[in-house]
Amino acid sequence: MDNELSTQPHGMEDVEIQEWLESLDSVLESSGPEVAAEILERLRAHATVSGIDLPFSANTPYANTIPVRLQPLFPGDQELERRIKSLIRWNALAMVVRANRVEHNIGGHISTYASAATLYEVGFNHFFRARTEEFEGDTVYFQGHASPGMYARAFLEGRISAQKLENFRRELKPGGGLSSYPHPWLMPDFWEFPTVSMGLSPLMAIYQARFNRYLEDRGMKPATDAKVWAFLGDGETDEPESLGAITLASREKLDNLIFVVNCNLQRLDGPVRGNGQIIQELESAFRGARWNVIKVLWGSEWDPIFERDTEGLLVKRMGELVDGEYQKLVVSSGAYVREHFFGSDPRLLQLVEPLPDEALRRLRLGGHDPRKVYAAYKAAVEHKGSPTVILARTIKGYGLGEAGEGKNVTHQQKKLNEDELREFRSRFGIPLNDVDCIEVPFYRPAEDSVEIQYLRARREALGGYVPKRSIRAKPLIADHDELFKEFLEGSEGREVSTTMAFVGMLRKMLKDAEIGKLVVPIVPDEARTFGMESLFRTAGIYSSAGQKYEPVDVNTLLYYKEAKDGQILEEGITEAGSMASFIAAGTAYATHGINTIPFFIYYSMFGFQRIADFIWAAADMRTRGFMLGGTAGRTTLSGEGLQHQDGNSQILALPVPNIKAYDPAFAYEIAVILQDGIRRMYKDGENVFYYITVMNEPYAMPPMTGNVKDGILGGMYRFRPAANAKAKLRAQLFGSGAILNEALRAQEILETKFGVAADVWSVTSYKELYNDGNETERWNRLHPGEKARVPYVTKCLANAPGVLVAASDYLKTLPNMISKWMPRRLASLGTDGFGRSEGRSSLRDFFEVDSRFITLATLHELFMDGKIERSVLDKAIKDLGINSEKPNPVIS
Ligand SMILES: Cc1ncc(C[n+]2csc(CCOP(=O)(O)OP(=O)(O)O)c2C)c(N)n1
Ligand SMILES: [Mg+2]
Repeated sequence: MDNELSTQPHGMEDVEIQEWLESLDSVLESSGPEVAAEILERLRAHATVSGIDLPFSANTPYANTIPVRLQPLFPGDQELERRIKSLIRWNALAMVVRANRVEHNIGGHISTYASAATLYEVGFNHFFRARTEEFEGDTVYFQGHASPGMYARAFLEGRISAQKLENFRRELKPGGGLSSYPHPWLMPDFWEFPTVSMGLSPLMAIYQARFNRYLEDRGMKPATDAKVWAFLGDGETDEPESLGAITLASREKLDNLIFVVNCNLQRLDGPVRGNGQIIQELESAFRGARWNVIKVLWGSEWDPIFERDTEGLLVKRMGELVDGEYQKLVVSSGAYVREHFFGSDPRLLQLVEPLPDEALRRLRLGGHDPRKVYAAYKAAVEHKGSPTVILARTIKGYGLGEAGEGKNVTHQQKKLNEDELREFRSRFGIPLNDVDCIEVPFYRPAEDSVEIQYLRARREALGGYVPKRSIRAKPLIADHDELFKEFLEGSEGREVSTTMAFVGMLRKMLKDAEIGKLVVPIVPDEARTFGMESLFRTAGIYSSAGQKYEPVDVNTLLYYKEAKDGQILEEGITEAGSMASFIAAGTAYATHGINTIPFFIYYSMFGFQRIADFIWAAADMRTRGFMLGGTAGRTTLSGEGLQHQDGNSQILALPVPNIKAYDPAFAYEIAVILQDGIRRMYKDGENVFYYITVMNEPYAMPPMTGNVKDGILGGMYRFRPAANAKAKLRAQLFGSGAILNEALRAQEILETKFGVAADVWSVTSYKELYNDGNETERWNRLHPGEKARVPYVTKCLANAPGVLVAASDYLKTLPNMISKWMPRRLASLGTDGFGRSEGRSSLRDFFEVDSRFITLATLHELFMDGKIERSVLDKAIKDLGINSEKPNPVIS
């Protein structure tokens, strides 16, 4: 345990300590806390130079940070607010209990909200400001498992019907229901932020707060005092993402950010830190990261006891207990508390002598006392210069009594027996008689009741209801034909990579009259890899502090320019943080009414593979924007090897329903995809976002010929037909990304060496083809009486003779998944297996995706169809220099 007051100094009389304490008190009284702090600081420095080894501690004692004398008056009607809170508690419990009565094991959580009710209600009644015409409003990340409380409040507010409450967790019932947790995808007018995959929302909230500042610093919205509130569980802080970006928040001086950690000391299975103190641990982590930490541990009932304790014994005792013991105290009788907590010292016992056992049992914790919580929130919103974290002690399952209060099983508690229901009803004064109560009806007082009137008045004063999601950005107007035109024309023989081509487009977009300002380039310390350094100077790297130093490369053209109004978010090495910025920028159309267009470019292997859950959250949030997987392709990225070479991401993009995934080969394909994407997302308001893989292999970019735009967007088009369509031996080759060039080379080899005439197709998106095939199949199944529809792949290949061979830089399953809509058998080449540090051509040989293997696969298919002799195959293997006994790349 890390508590300065818990260790007894050797050989020092209590009276000496007392004298020191008293003199500090007198300084405090005569000169105030700043002078007192200065003296302590000087004493500490003096002690250090005198050779005293002071142990480092970022902790303060196990006591409230805000002393009673600095506690503001509570501005609300406390009794009325308690009644409203009780009704919300009841309805939150009722929706879970009722849902589980109707459908066994449908789930839901009672105990999380039960512990957090006061933390939320003080916020709703006094702090959370809604979005209005004049004010952007506060942003609140609600703890996912506390959702029943938010629904129950919205029910009292008249925003959610009883029928919807009835269908909690049964969204498919007639009339609709309520999603288990906050999901903007499912409730787009209500929830803004998905928080239930634990650990994501703290990190997203930090970057949201930073993005708000970015918009202000770039003059895109007025500076306001709007806050970002994030409510987390104490168990949730074990997720590495939770604390993973807290130094960014303090470095950026995000005093618009407030974390509230509901410290009920429990998670799902048991105590968060049975043998330690989670609050002290979090305090030191946040203080160490230079956050403003406010501990709200003890309720008002404790104040007079503290006052009587002139020797600091109580605080010392509080610092001694581990959380496991605290949890036990919560579920124990007053007599037990007296014996085991106060009983450690006769002087402590004396402090509570006048209090009966019942009063001891009812000593509230800080997180259940609105006055303490209000004081903390007020201090947090008024604090300047750093983010604030409030560590509020609560009891998990507060008010559930025997049904689970403070018990290890409480997280899973979904059912209450009749006695338990009656007890809960009585404890919170719900006006239901013994018989009605066991039916657990929803209860809403009349519209003109004082409770509803008060609740409405409070929300009115704060601008309206929260949470509420709305889209306020105006659609873009231009069609951007001019902007993208030049990229349809090819590179005139100049060898460029698709990454370079994309960066060229980005550069041009940044200068565009309509979208230039809206573009938000995001990069996790990889800009030079992608050739983006020229943007450093032209667009500037965002830095809230400007640039306090002369950059070492100031004399070069492409120097590292940081600026307060810089446009690029150079996030450093954090794909998670960059993704959080992407989400903030990609949802600004709703959160801020601004159509920012994020372009997040990163090392493709460290995207879906590493931060897939953030991508899932982005999808849920209806994020718009472009993710660009750079250095993509298992064999196209040479040298880097197993950890870097990405043959996975096009597969991992499949499960995300609203992401469009493209693997383009040429600059014009990218231009077509970007232009269409901007139209769909920012003009037509579609809830999709984009994943585009770009490569670093340079080659000449051809101009766009023919009417291929729809094909590019739809997933495939014939790029280069066979020269001799009348040939006897025919084939169709499908290539994607940089591997398309291998297919084109194979086309030549097949034609010149083997007399096979092959058409070459650019498959820009297997995902599009897969979705189209499935959707067509589904429609046909559901409409057997109507003319059957034909999948796009099938249509494309209707008049495409010969054998079918596909090659990509990704797993073979990618082409395989659409093969059932092809007219004939498909041979698939791909890069299943671990990468190697090697050059491009060796890699393509190793993974068997180069022009030679495409040629061989084509010949083999022809052989299987009985179109050529086996001897042709033997000769091909020899002539192409293929080693038939080479190791299998999939398992070697
Ligand atoms: C990433 C992730 N892992 C696991 C879970 C399952 N889970 C849901 S709630 C919970 C315990 C929550 O404990 P805590 O954060 O302390 O919140 P409390 O309910 O105590 O307020 C767990 C493990 C989850 N939702 N997300
Ligand atoms: Mg907890």
